[in-house]
Amino acid sequence: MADYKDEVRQSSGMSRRGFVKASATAAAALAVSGSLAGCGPNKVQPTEEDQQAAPAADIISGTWVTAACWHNCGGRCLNKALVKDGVVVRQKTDDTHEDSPDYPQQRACVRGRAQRNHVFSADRLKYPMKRTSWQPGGGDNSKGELRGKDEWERISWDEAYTYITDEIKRIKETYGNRALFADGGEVSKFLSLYGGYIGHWGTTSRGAWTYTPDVVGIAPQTNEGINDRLDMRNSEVVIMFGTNPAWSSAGNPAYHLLQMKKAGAKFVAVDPFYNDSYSLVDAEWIPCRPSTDMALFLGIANAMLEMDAEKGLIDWDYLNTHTIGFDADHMPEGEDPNGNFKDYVLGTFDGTPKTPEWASRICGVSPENIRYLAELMGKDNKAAILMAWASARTHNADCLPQLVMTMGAMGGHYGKSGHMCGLSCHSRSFSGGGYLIGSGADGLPSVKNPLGDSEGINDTELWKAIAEGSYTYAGGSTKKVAGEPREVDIKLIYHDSMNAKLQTIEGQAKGIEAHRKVDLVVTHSLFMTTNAQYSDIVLPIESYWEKEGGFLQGNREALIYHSKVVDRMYECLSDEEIAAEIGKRLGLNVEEVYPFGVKQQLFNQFVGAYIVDETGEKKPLVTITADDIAEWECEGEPQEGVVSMKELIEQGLYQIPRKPGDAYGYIAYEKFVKDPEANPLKTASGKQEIYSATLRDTINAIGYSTIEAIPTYIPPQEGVEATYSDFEAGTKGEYPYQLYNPHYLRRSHTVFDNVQWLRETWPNPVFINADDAKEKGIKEGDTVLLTSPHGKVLRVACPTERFMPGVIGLPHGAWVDVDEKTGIDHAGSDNMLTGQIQSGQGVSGWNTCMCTIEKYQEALTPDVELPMRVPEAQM
Ligand SMILES: Nc1nc2c(c(=O)[nH]1)N[C@H]1C(S)=C(S)[C@@H](COP(=O)(O)OP(=O)(O)OC[C@H]3O[C@@H](n4cnc5c(=O)[nH]c(N)nc54)[C@H](O)[C@@H]3O)O[C@H]1N2
Ligand SMILES: Nc1nc2c(c(=O)[nH]1)N[C@H]1C(S)=C(S)[C@@H](COP(=O)(O)OP(=O)(O)OC[C@H]3O[C@@H](n4cnc5c(=O)[nH]c(N)nc54)[C@H](O)[C@@H]3O)O[C@H]1N2
Ligand code: SF4
Ligand SMILES: [Mo]
Repeated sequence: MADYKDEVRQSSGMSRRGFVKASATAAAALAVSGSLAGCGPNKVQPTEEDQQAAPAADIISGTWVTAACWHNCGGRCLNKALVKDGVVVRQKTDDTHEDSPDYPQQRACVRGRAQRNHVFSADRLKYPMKRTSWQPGGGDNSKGELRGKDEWERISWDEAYTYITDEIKRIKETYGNRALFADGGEVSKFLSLYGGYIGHWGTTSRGAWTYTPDVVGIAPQTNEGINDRLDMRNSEVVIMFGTNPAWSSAGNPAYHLLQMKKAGAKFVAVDPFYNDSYSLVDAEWIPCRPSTDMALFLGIANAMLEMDAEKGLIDWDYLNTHTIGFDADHMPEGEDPNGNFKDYVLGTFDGTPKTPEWASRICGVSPENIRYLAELMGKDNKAAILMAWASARTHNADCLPQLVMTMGAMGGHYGKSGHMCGLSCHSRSFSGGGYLIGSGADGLPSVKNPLGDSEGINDTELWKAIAEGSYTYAGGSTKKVAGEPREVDIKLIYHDSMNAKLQTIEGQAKGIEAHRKVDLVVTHSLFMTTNAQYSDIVLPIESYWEKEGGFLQGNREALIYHSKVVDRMYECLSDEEIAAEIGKRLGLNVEEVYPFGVKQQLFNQFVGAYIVDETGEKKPLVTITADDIAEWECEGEPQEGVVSMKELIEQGLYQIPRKPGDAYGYIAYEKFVKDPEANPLKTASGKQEIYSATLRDTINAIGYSTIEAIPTYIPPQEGVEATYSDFEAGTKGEYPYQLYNPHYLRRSHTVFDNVQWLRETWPNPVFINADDAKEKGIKEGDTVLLTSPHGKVLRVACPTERFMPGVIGLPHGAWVDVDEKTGIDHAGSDNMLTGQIQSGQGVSGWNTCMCTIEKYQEALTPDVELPMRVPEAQM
């Protein structure tokens, strides 16, 4: 077998140093002001080797193929790979058409352009393997306490299947199906056929935006809640409450933001971190503490009421006709009129007016700035009030979406050109409106879990449940039931999906304990990820570059088709193949899950692919001929679309050209705003519910914590108040800093963390305010120890003026690396510092965390100098 890594290294024109240098230039173009000195790309001088690295002519002679970039980042970009003799020798991005702001290319980011160093990395898993001390049979045979420390041995696929299926049978027979836990991937489908398994659910990305929006009447998804990107150029003022497209929505969103700037908008950023997106548009910065947006908004609401008589900030007509619960005269029937929002904000009954001064003590924004924001958010400003999910991945923020909606309603910022108030996040950041193009379904049947517990355990108590045996069943992410205590005794953890669970769920120390407790842990993986590290059997998976093909999509205007880039590597298999073999060995009917093969599944997606025409009608996208059907050896009928199968495969992209005034514009909530009676929202009253008895009653019935029917401020567990021993007196406590996790450029969550080029480019430091660092005697590059109530991690410090005092930013997603002697993680794994904490609807509140920071005597080895994780069994 070819050594891909060597071939790539020799034949790729760009050296690692050249790559780092190019990345640094790209980032410098974004960061027009401010500095993250020492924390951004390394500054590498070009060497002679770089200068001579011009491609040899024969390398250019390969075939360009559209290559998948399949990770859960904020983009979906066109990546092309130049394949020569079965090896990728170059990568490039979208050049299918000229770039313009209206009709932009779908350009890849630094990570996507380093993808070949991911797929062909020396640490790709090649063979199945077993943890040496593990033996089947359960109990002491497992030597569970050695997970994460043991050696590995290579095994055959047959041995792997035998171990796994024998154990599944034994566990089912001895303990029943409720002892089987799986992530919900392909093997889970067969566990369903085999009597069922326990699954999990979490609010993940969206935090409190998961359940609350539909109930109160604000759009849950980024593509429905704000106007189309071309209309956004009509906004006069853009107020961003925590959004960072330049880091976490790579691709075009930051480019769209720049067009708003060019059209003359003014920008204000409310965030603990003056990030690269803000510096790109030269935004004014109003630093605000993490997890305190609710207090801040209440202060702004109070200031709007205070100044309304003089300045006319509030759109009373809108409030009176489109909302319920704002004041005593507009309360839902049967509820106490004194429970209205306005009286809460004014403190009429609780004696605490939520004045800017009150809010300031919590959120750290000055009363003057709170009043300034109130004026900016007034009804006569064409305001775009935007936020991402980050501020709702916090504890006790269940009513944050409702409060955001209330602010938008107070200023009348719905249903009008240039006005909007809602989410701008992830791949649909800065681009609202329904999808204009998309692929069809694969046509596979869905398989029902007879236990009904696919969404059994909430992530915030998953590890606790496995380690300690009980949890609250609450119905899942959107279907809520009254909390019901349940017992569980998990014996199998099966990581069969595209999730890095043990790395990405809160309370990692408890997670490791849970993994060490069960009889068997299995992981499908491409690398020695955290899941794999703490497993007993690890199965190597093919990458998307080795698959037949597939569709990917981010924004509403473009659809990507990626093709097979290289032949399958080593002994890797797909998740589906492994699942089918396990199903077969469990005596199940594989056809029930996969009635047809991968090619037909893919073909079905071509058949069902659609495009929206200028009248708003959905039409078939792809023209399919009888020849295509014969060539693909699939079942189907010829059909007429707008692009042939061949052309779509060759181009790898179909994108709808856009221009101002075209038929694809979108104004969020337009119909509801024009005629709320004829176009009611999905809420109980059909209006926006500033008072929602449904929200209150449903969440309170779960039993994690209690909320009111109106948005009120409830101090979060481990929030700013908890960083003080005496908040009133201003005395700091045991964990005096607030910590949260910015989504970081080196990775898409955990993915790419092992890519050497990216490790060199982005060192993964911990960000701390420059004055705070000085006070602690911490200098740039010093190794520091972060300690939270839940764990300890080491990182190198990056002091910067761009983080506000009292706040620490630990980038999300580094692969944990625990020193077993000290229990300290050396990788800066964010979830070593978070805990399994329940609140409200079961929100994963990663961004509410607290810690100490101290200089650490031993210097940390830079990530790029660490050896790759390649067990001997893989050599
Ligand atoms: N502390 C903290 N924790 C967080 C967050 C935070 O901000 N702070 N953010 C949260 C958010 S928003 C999210 S969305 C989650 C993301 O959490 P996850 O979804 O768990 O994270 P990913 O890194 O995207 O996981 C993808 C995994 O799938 C593997 N993989 C790739 N291709 C395949 C394949 O074909 N088959 C299989 N079987 N595996 C494959 C990758 O190697 C990787 O291990 O993390 C959450 N966790
Ligand atoms: N490079 C990269 N891109 C990614 C990901 C990744 O891991 N890496 N993950 C992807 C995924 S699945 C998701 S869900 C998205 C997440 O995307 P977002 O939800 O936007 O999360 P972040 O980018 O971490 O944070 C956005 C901004 O919010 C600020 N912020 C954090 N907490 C608060 C708060 O309490 N209040 C206020 N006002 N501001 C706050 C941060 O400082 C940052 O400037 O990113 C996606 N894109
Ligand atoms: S933004 Fe995401 S999809 Fe696009 S190139 Fe980067 S990692 Fe890949
Ligand atoms: Mo996410």
